[in-house]
Amino acid sequence: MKKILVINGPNLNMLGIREPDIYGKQDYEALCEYIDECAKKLDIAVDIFQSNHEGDLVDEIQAAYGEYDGIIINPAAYTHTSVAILDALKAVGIPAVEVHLSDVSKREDFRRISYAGLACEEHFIGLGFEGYKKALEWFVK
Ligand code: CA2
Repeated sequence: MKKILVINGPNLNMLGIREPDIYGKQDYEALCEYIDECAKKLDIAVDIFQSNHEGDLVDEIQAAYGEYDGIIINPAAYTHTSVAILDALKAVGIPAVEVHLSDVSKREDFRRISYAGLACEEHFIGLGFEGYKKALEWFVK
């Protein structure tokens, strides 16, 4: 059975509270339940980690070394700023897929840059929760 780690960055734990037009109405717990259900159907063992702290995200990526077959990452705002997360993904060399709920290419200019994305083999952007399902399916193929 494949072991996949899902990593979510800052403020994703606040989903559903504001900006439903951008991020949808469902909360973070619903996202985690959705990911768990999708993983079960695909026969994937999944762990989900969320943090608001860049260093904790780096620590989690490092700890994944030798433990997981793949990483699905939505670094949230750190997507657009964090060379540390990019370097951590490169350092562990675990196949990684980038997910964003919203279509970052159609928002503010600063959201068009993705550092973490440079270390990812596939990207599912602007598909809402479904992006996580597509990312899990990518690891099955
Ligand atoms: O679209 C995505 O998945 C993002 O990674 C979400 C981040 C944003 O900074 C990225 O540019 C794109 C934001 C995470 C959630 O932020 C909230 C804002 C208001 C209310 C609830 C959550």
